[in-house]
Amino acid sequence: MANETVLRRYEGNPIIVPQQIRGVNSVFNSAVVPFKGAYAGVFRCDEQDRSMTLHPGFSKDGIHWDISPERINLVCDDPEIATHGYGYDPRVIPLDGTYYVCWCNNYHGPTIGLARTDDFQTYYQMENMLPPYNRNGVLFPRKIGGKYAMLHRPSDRGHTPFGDMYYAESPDLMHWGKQRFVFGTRGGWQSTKVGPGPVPIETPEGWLCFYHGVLTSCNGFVYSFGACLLDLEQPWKCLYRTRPYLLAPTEPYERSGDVPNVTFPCAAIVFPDKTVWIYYGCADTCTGLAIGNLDEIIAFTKENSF
Ligand code: BMA
Repeated sequence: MANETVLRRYEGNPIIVPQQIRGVNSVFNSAVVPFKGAYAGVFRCDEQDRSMTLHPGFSKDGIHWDISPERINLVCDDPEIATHGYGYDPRVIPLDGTYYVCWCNNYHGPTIGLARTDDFQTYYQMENMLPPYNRNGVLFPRKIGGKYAMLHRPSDRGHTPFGDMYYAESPDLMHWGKQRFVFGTRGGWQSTKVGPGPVPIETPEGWLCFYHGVLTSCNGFVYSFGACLLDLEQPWKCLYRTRPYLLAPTEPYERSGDVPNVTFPCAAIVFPDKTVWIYYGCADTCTGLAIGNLDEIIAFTKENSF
């Protein structure tokens, strides 16, 4: 099976555009989950002053969204971490009967922020998960070996011409250690940097993770995404990883925008019939939806691994 048949783009793409949210420049790289028989999410909205902020949103069908023009309400009683400088590239993780949000937070540079919410209205900010500099972090949706676990990608203060994926564990979501290398760059679409995307999906074949990969062309970075399967109990061990991408910027709304040639996944939903929806940012401007089947994605990942 070829990658263009494993994932198809939703015919109404892009599903979310900035024109539908008052005062917003762009809406992309956003995280959604099923919530109370419908859907809720945290959306990266860059404002018209080009600050990067997180906004809450709700939807009945996961496609038509009502996104607040106001940024999320972060509650934090520790002024040392309640900096709220900027927020981008969120992930929402259902875990322990609540929802955690990880995002790229400003704490003397980009790092991974963490908050908890039960209603997607009020968000309780917790300790940052890592020191600067890091732009991509996502929690696993359950403890592994009795510990919370995450994937992350250390970076620099700028546009980061490198990037490998790491694993870390914590007993309490505050103290992180057991830093393990998961994998680094390889050829082609993933030759400049690789990093975690949506919340890992537990399958009998391993943790299915969609991850972003970047290549450097004479015209700048190109962001595509592929899939990997990580060992269920030792997720720093990669079992399979796609040599070809699953999806790359080929459509006008993916090729053209504030940052051209970006397809960047931050959320995936698996339905009971094994349909998979992947939400991805398009050219740092709008949001697209890609649709596949869990068994076919796993088979493709195994058959097209390095
Ligand atoms: C990364 C992040 C992403 C963005 C990408 C392409 O460093 O800022 O949010 O989609 O660059 O611009």
